Amino acid sequence: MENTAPERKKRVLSLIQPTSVPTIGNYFGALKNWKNMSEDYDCIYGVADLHAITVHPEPALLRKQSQEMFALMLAIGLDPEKSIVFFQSHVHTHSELAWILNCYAQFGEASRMTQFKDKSQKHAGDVNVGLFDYPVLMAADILLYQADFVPVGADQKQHLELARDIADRFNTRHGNTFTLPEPFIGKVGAKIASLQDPTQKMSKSDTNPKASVSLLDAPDTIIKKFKSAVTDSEACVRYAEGKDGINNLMSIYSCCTGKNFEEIEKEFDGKGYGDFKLAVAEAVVNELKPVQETYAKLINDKAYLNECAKKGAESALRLSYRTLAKVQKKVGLYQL
Ligand code: ATP
Ligand code: LTN
Repeated sequence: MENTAPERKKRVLSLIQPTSVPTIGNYFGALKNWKNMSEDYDCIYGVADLHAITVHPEPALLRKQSQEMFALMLAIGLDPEKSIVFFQSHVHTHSELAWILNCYAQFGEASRMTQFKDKSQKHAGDVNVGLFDYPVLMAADILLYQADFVPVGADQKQHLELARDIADRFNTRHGNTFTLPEPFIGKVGAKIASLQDPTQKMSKSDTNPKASVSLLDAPDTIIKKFKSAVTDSEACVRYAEGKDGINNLMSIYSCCTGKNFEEIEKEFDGKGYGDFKLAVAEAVVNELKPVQETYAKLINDKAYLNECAKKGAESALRLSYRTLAKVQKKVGLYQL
């Protein structure tokens, strides 16, 4: 007989820390793919507030930024009727699975994480265990939902590999339990660089405001920031090694317009960097305009945001609890 059972759609999951307003790096590296993938997959997207407390943000600020991040996720076009959109801290299964997975993660492998090494240097006076354990909580976020794909920027690839290793180790010991997740890293935009130091990634917690463009920057601020972006002295718009500043601007322009590098080189053939920077800035302004307009409406509607967050948390709990219960049983925790 023909099998008529509908095939389960592949599952996509990703979270973002509410450490500040997201930059265009977060947007092109991750958030835009979240939106695009939400058309074809079952998607689960969250605000990683438990991850954010590893660097001790001021509590009132964390609360405010978490709400803003949630509103922005809806503003970029995530539909809470179609996708699960939630706050990590509202769903207790994340912390519980993280504890169990700690027992399947090795001290050595966690010590090798580049982000841990970077953050330990940045926060040298407070290398807390949460910072060290960060990738294990991230593995729990992913594995709880049996996610197939995880759309992230290139900087998260190492954490994804660790999540796979932990899952594989658990599966080998206890039988097939977790889906092994694959990173989904876009071809362009996976590593947007700082406008002031194009050898470094653009980061939302960068203290130099000229280094990054936030999704909520006003048009004239965006234009000013691009005008002062660091480039080189060649005055030729072409993608080449050693031209980090121009390569970065070309990537941003490509993300906004869908044009490839060859098309961009042709478009700006014979034109100077001034014209090019302005065109990139205008493309970014246009790209962000609808997001900013929707955000302005949503951020004042706390009742709606809370209603969506509550619904998201309930769905996330229902789905993730299935995995947690299976894991608890497999490791031998006493069941009632
Ligand atoms: P922080 O500065 O607080 O460490 P961040 O800007 O690095 O934050 P995260 O919250 O760590 O941002 O990342 C959210 C998502 O954005 C992740 O998928 C990450 O890979 C992606 N991302 C971060 N920075 C960039 C970037 N410069 N280019 C492309 N993707 C990025
Ligand atoms: N560590 C990620 C944020 C994050 C995440 C996740 C991303 C927390 N949990 C699960 C993908 C899947 C970061 O972007 N810094």
